[in-house]
Amino acid sequence: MADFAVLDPVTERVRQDFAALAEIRDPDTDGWTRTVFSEPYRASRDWVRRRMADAGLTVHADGAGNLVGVLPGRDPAAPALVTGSHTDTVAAGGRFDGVVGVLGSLEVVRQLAEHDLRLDRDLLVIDFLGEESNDYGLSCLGSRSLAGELTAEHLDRRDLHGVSLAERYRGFGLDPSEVLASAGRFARRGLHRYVELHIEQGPVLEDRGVSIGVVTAIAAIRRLVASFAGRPDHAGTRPMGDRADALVAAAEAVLAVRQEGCGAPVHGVATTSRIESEPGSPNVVPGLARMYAEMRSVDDGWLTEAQRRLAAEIGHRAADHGVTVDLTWSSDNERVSASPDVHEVIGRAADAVGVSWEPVPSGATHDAVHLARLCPMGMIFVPSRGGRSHCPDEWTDPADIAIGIRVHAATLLELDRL
Ligand code: HGY
Ligand code: MN
Ligand code: MN
Ligand code: MN
Repeated sequence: MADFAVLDPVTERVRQDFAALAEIRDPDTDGWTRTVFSEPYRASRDWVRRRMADAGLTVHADGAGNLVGVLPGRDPAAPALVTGSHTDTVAAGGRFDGVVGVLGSLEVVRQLAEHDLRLDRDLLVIDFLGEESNDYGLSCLGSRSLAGELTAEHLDRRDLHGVSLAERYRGFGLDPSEVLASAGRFARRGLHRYVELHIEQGPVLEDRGVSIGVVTAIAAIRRLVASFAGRPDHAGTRPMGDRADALVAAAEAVLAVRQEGCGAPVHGVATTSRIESEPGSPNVVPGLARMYAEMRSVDDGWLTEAQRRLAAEIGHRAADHGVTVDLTWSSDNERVSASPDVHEVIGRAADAVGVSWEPVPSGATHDAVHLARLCPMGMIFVPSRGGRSHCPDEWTDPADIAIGIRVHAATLLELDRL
């Protein structure tokens, strides 16, 4: 590892890229909003596509809506190296989540050319479609498709306005049948290793004063929709002791979700993101309510047990209020481990660059979860200021991004020889 060139990013050029992409967002919301299928997202991908070409990549959009930039290697028949991330955001999100992996990889490509370093293998730099979770409860649309995990059932899902996911693809110029067909084509290409550069989105690296996180595993995500049915009544006349208030049962379920997360002995979290009630009139005791939550952990055992405990607790509390509850669980992704050989190369690359690094689990999900089904994968984390992400305050210092790019370059050069 010690003999390869350690490339030094041109931070001003990288900074300009981040500034240019950050200009493309929904002007009417706080922070950065480029949600999948939106007009700002469409515009941002045109920009990314041009920057990929400027960097010397041969660019095409695959059937699943991913932007794929190819840097030909000396041996086109060899299984390819794959990297990339995403440039869509959550609503009112930040400007580094995903973007670091796409723009950082473009800087690596430019550096390889400027140092006359030719890889043996083709390098695919991919801006995956729609990594963030969306109205269909599905994250990682593009990478999920390539892994063959996006199904016809998913395409039939409808959002709150009754619009199917298939129609959203069509509105974005994509043919849903092509989306489903993209899996086989990509896998047949022959894939060697996948590595993704990403912000940590948590506080660990900053708290420990460490420059690089080498991801050990990516947490499983279980999602819950709890539907409560009580009895609507006149709010002014129904005695407090004789109500079946669906919203009170849902509110107690919110506290039960938090209690589970706070009780996790290992990395485990639980979050309620939304609660609704009907009819929502001030003078009617809510007869119906719904609560949306998720639980995550890299420890499948804890997650399964926590799910079971939570279901029982929500049921008991609802029954205490004379309310019935229906729980619908779904899995956004299973826990996935990084491959030991990629993990080891990233650690040695950080050593060669001369920066500190530590193994860290990822509570956030990433496209790497789905690429892991296609080839061995690893992830490189750079610190998030204050551990904040998915908000306008999301920030990673340019100097930290430059370190991440150097480790990313060193890792790719070494994986190319693996
Ligand atoms: O939800 C996540 O963890 C990711 O940021 N989409
Ligand atoms: Mn991300
Ligand atoms: Mn995200
Ligand atoms: Mn992610």
